[in-house]
Amino acid sequence: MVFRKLPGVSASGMGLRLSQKFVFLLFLSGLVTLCFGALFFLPDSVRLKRIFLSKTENDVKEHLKRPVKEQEHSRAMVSAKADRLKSVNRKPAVTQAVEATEERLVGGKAQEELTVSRSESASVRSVDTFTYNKFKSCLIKNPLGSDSGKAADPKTNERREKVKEMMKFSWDNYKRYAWGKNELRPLTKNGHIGNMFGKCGLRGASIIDSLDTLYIMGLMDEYNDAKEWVQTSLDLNSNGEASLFEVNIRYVGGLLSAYYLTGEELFKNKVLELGEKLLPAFNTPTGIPRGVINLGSGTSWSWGWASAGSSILAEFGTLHLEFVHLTELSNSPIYTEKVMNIRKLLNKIEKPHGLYPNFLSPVSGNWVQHHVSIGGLGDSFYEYLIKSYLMSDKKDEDAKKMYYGALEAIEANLVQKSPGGLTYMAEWRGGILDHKMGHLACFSGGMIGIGADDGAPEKRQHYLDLAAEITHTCHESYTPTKLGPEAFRFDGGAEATATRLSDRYYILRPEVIESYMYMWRLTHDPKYREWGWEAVEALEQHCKVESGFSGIRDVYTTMVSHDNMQQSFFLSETLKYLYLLFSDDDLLSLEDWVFNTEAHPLPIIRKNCLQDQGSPQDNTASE
Ligand code: DMJ
Repeated sequence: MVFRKLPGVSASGMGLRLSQKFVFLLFLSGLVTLCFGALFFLPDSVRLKRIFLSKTENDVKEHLKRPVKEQEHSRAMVSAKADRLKSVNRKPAVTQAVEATEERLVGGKAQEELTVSRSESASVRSVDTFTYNKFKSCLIKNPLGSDSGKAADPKTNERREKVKEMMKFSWDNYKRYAWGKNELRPLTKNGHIGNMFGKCGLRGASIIDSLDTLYIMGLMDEYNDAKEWVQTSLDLNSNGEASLFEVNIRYVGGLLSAYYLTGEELFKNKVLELGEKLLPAFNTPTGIPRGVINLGSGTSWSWGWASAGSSILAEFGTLHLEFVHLTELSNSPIYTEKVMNIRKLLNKIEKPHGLYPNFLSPVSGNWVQHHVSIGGLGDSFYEYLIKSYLMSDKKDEDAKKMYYGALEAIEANLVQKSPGGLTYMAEWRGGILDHKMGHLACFSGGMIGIGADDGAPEKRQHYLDLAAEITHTCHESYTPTKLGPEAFRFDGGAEATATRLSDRYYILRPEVIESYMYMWRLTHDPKYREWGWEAVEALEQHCKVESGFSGIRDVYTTMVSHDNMQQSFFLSETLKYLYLLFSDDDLLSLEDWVFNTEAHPLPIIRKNCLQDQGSPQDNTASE
């Protein structure tokens, strides 16, 4: 049989002309696209969607698989959010387009690889819903101690009363002149809003930051006013832009502590509502959150000043404690997943000399610059490693390993001894040391102190000594007003002295006093209480003005010039650490509590006890 050659059909291949082949291919590719696209519309193609959809969408779905009550709340949130998304988008369109392209180029793969797997996340899910009474029964001590932590000797007790009086004075003036604003301007007697907590967003930072301090000091009328403000006026539905870090440490931390101390459901409801609003900041290719978030629209972006759109180590590394507690209270694993994902990435990437640089790209997941600092930009990342370990009832081995690894690298590369014999932490810029220490870095005395006991046995005494030496150096920087500069140097003959005019200010920061408090609890060396008292007197002498406390512009002159700002961390941290320094150790015992970086106490999570179904026998805490 002879096949006849059809007109228009070539003799090559299947006998199709080039143009026909092209049409056929076009048809075929159309068909493939159609089938692929259908996957996204078919009902319940969950497995396939999990493969093809980005992690973010999966997260939202998982998140919504929660108890009905929570889902109702979520639905309201989602629809409110959708409405707001339509109307609000404050981010410049160009930035968004560039970022969207960057993210597509890098792809969702990075995040898929780095995100905690479902089986891992199952292990972070609470067995049952959080119950406050059960939590209380798992504490070793009464949070307020016996006799509210009142010290036995009259002199210490007098000093404690003085600190309480300072708190009342700061609070009363804030209430009188700045109620509902973020901070008090004590000279001009008005309120300050600032943009750290939201340009047109969150308010009342001093109120949230003060709740726990007022409560532990027994200033109950003031605490009740603060609580009432949270009830009636804390508006979480604003469209303001805010620092994820600041909102987390002050508002999330403050509300969590208030809840754990008082058991008031109001605080729990508020903090869970706020926590949910922070989640969109993590929607980046790596899951590393960006620094700024619009709480209304959920849009997030990096700080304009941060190197090449990067995220800051001390910001994305200072979420762990609060987010683990959000999971604890909400019974939703999503918060823990978000912070575990950050940790996973940090573990995976290479670290120069074992150090963690301060800037990381949330798009590529790579370091952007090799600047390492235990002060600003780096500080509380290290703090949260050791505190994560302690807060997990010493179960979080990963955090422990990271902390001691980082500390070893810090000792090998950053810790220095000055010609005058002072131990300090220099900053590291790509291998070159900058012999400067910031006031912020002075928290590290306390940090190294609380971590000393869990280090390798042969290192424990060494860590305690190092903690004491750093604290001593920071005390040395407090002169002659007995208040310390923002940064001090150890070069050109300087010994813990600010050599630049621009470093001479003191803004009521707590870090040095924070280290005194921890070192007192760890050693009971009376010098720490004496140093704390020096600070109280200096605050009274130089920072107290008619209507509150103010920072000063130059710690080297007793003819002080005030900066007209009563920072909210003065009420939350500086005064709280002073009060604890002059109290018995059982007030917010370190056996039960870790302090977040804004000094808000968060309880150690004793899983064994919390999940124990039996009724508690030995309820020392609630006595
Ligand atoms: C506080 O808000 C926190 O301690 C933060 O970690 C660093 N800076 C201020 C106080 O100085």
